[in-house]
Amino acid sequence: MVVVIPTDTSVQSLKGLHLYHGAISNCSMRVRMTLFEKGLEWTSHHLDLKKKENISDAYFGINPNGLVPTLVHNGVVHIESNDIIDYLDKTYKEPPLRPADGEDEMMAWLKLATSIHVSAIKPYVYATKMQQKVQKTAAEEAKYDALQTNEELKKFHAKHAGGNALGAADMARSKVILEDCFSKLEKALEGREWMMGDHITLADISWIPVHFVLVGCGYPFENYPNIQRWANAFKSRESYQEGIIKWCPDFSKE
Ligand SMILES: N[C@@H](CCC(=O)N[C@@H](CS)C(=O)NCC(=O)O)C(=O)O
Repeated sequence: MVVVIPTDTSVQSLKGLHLYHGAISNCSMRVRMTLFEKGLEWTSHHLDLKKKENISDAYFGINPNGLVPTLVHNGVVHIESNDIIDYLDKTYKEPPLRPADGEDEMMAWLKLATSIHVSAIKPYVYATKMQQKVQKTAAEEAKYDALQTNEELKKFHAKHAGGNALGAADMARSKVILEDCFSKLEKALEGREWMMGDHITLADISWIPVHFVLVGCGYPFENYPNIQRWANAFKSRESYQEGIIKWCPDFSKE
């Protein structure tokens, strides 16, 4: 559980579940899906990442990294999407989104998704399309630098700031990491409907948004038949439609 004390204390008086999220954000998608799977009511605070609505004093006052998603639950601020979905599943037990057996394996999948976000997912998505869409003006760059204190994020965003661009080397590094993860996922899905067996769990909900967004960036999944079968199975699932498609029908068009 990653709880932060916001400098914008006004959010501490919010009642119920409030999600600060982005339509096109894969990290937000996993939280929206979990809220839907649990049948929970929540209040939406949408931030348009292409308009850089996350880069504001107001939002950095809630999430110190300026990233979506942020969940505010009865005034307590939770960040980090994989921790948020774990928190929701532990707080709202029904229906359970963890396996009866295999807790460590499931949590390892969540940790893996978190750990490759800045090293592989973000570079792949920015290099293939997003860096053109979120070009900052000089004033916006100065604002971002003043607000952002997370060095890893500063370093990442400097790669596409002021005329810089992520390129072939970033893509090559991302591909190595992603190939490793998807080979592992392909193996895990052998003879299994879902990543942990017969039931959908947080592991599936954590990884399907990554798959969805990477498909929109042209990532080649042709050599992963189990992953393709698994991803197709989501299409008839309401949480996928409500958590992903309703907000972002086709990432390739973003
Ligand atoms: N580890 C964080 C990553 C969150 C993250 O990077 N969110 C992206 C969208 S998926 C974002 O807010 N991007 C805007 C930016 O980097 O300024 C989490 O899982 O919540």
